[in-house]
Amino acid sequence: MIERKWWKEGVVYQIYPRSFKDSTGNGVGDIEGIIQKLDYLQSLGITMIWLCPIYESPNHDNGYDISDYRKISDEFGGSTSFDRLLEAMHQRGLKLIMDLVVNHSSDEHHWFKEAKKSKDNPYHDYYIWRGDNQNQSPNNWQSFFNGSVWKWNDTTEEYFLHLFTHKQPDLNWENPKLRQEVYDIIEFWLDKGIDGLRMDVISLISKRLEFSDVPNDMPFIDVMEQVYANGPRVHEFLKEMNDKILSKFDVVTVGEGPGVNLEHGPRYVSATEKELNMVFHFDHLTIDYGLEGKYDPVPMCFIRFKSIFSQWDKALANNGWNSIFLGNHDFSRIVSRFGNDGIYRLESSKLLVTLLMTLRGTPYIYQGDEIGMTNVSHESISDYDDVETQNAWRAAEDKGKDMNKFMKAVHWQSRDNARTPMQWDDTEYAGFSSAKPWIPLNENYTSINVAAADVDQNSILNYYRRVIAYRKANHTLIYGYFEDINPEHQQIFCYRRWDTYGEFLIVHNFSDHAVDWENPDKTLTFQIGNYDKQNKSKLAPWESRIFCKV
Ligand code: TEU
Repeated sequence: MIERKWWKEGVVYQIYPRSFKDSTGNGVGDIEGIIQKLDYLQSLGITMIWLCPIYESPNHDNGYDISDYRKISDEFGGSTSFDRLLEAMHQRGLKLIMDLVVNHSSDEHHWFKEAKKSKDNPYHDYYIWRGDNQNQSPNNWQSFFNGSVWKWNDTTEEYFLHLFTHKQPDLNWENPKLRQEVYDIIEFWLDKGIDGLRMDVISLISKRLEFSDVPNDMPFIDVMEQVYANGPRVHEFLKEMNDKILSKFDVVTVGEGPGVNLEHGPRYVSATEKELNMVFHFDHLTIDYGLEGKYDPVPMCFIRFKSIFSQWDKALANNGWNSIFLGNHDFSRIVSRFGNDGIYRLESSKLLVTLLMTLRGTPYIYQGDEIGMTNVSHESISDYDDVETQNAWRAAEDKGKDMNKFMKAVHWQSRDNARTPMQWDDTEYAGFSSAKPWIPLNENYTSINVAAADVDQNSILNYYRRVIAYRKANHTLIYGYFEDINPEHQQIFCYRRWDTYGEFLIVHNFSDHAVDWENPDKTLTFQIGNYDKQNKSKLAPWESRIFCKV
């Protein structure tokens, strides 16, 4: 029997604050902007908001490089705005989940500024140092964002480790003092009254201290899984964190888990292990990575896509809980990636939210997906802001790659696809700001925007509202068992959800063509779908239907 919890029964909406709503007219989204949009968010029916980092940061990686963990950045409105947001959310019964980025800090954090001064500085051991020869890196590890993970520090004549950019030195979790600092930071925010934490790359905090070379031909996905993630002490550290601090509050935790696979996943989230409540695994989001990774995309295998959901459901069925998501600020727009953002943009966006709301696990919606925002295709690399995209581009140039082909990969995979400003209306700058936004808008804002969607009964937005409400009202869709009843079908994803309260059948046609299909169980009646009329023996392109026994 699965234990009932508020965070299992809710729906999360993820906000990338920089791109959500600018209230000051400087082209950058801010907290007051979020407060202005709380009515809108509430109208969606979501119950929790996950905010990407809003702490003080030099923003080399847009807030994932924190220079003061206790300070809300002035650019976003500082602590006064933050307190107002938290209060306004709680008044409405909305829960707030904050990002916690403690695998690494910014190199501009005072810990690192001290640490690099000398080997006997009290903060030196807050970071990870190796090697003494400037001409020879300690090993051949490559950063998530290209190039070596090691950077030389002149003053102490050694390298420090950075799995992301050199502006994001990795913290040394082996040091109990550092761990206590992290728990104190968590306590600071939980005492303020926030309701949960999304923990950035938490699967990477325990390093394999031998720092052995990785085989040159090892695909990056395998390096992530076998070398960088799931290190020897990760579960010990998370148990300690839970014991010392998390267990004292009724909060939700979700750990971002690059490299967390089916074998390791259950350990992170099992209710008996007492570590985290949920993880974000990436099995379905790396499904189109080729041998050279993200910018070497290969066609997706639909059978595998379905099996990932089934396997994870099975792995966590008796102990633990899943997070259900298809995209976030690090991946392409879900309709462009998993749907059809051309003639079936409406239908396939609606299909994807029907999928999110009918799988077992807590669903996460990323800002803008509720109006079917799409990828962008800038002609010039200079229109891209993201450090990962920029570094990947430079590395490809250095390797002499075909840059036209690479640009296509950027259009498909760049993280900036998800970071273009939220499209509120069709006025200049899309109602996001009164000034030129920090990152170029998607030009389609004149037709794809909240104002237009709000008044159109057939819009993606209004369908989101219906299907979110339906999910929340049906216990079986939250907790019920899951079974894929046709795993081998090349176009259709069809599954049952059931428990003692009821039974559901959900079917989706993941293709641009009509497909023969008949409801196999006439005791189940049609409830909700993304087409006005249903054909008895066919599913239309990107059609979704929910059936239920009443
Ligand atoms: O992402 C971690 C992570 O795995 C990503 O780097 C991912 O591999 C990549 O974005 C796919 O293209 C988290 C944050 O979500 C991301 O925004 C940060 O840049 C990163 O950590 C470093 O903090």
